[in-house]
Amino acid sequence: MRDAVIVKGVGGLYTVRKDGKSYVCRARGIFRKEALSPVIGDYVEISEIDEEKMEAVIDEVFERKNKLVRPNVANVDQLAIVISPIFPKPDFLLIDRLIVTALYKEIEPLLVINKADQDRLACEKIREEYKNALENIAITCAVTGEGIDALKCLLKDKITVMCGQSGVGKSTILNSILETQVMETGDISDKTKRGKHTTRHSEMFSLKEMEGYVIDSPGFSMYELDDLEPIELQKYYPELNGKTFCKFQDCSHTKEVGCMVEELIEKGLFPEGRYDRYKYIYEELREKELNKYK
Ligand SMILES: Nc1nc2c(ncn2[C@@H]2O[C@H](COP(=O)(O)OP(=O)(O)OP(=O)(O)O)[C@@H](O)[C@H]2O)c(=O)[nH]1
Ligand SMILES: [Mg+2]
Ligand SMILES: [Zn+2]
Repeated sequence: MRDAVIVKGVGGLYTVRKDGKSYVCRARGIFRKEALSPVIGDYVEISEIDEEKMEAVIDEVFERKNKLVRPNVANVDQLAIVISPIFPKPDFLLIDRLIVTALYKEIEPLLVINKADQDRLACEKIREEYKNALENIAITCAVTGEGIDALKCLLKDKITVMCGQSGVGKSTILNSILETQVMETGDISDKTKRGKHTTRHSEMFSLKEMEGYVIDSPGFSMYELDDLEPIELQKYYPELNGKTFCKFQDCSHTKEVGCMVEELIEKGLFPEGRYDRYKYIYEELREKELNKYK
């Protein structure tokens, strides 16, 4: 990790973390002229450090690896997609879209199945569904702290954005990781079994006793595929990516008969649910592309 990073930005003042200390900084005028506005996650160079007032000036913003719009954050290494097994009911289409978005932006997706206390068997089933798609899957119970240490290890040395449906426990997990109530948490509605959108802003927190940052977000709607072409979608499905034995050339893997997907499904390497949703997202991208030229 680089040594100085913006963790908060309010009204032209930026909080920069460097060597375990926080400095309130202004950006040099030149950025404003170049219309580059620093955001959370930006790695920066600071000078004129005043150790008494804990102030400094941002001289330079290093080139970004990537940038999300909602939440507005740069250099994201990992997207923690948080879900719960029973309620709120997992939205698998949303999970798949978020995985595609992450991989498209060169962000490592991480699935966190929280509320393990609700139904362990259901957690295992979900893990099974995603085992060929994801390198890292964590099962946690944020209220008892189960699995939180293992999750913490997955956050080490990375900037991680947490996203997922309202009420799955993102803020509760963050509080548990940081061992303080940094975020407000909310109840689940008795009637709808949904969350109440408790978190409405994004802020980056540094992990204790290790390098790494976590950002809670109300980012359930994050779906930023910009100009992804439908035929490219398969690149963001680890189950399909790198498999070259489809007999059809330039195959979109959406037509079934004779396509390699048949075999992958048969062998249990590509779950049918994932496939159905793949076709759905593919159609969605196709429609978007068609509409572009109307
Ligand atoms: N049973 C159970 N409840 C949990 C667990 N983790 C969180 N909760 C509860 O779920 C509710 C919602 O938690 P939040 O942390 O506010 O959820 P959130 O994902 O941050 O929701 P938004 O901010 O609305 O997006 C709270 O009542 C938590 O106490 C868990 O592991 N098990
Ligand atoms: Mg929250
Ligand atoms: Zn094919």
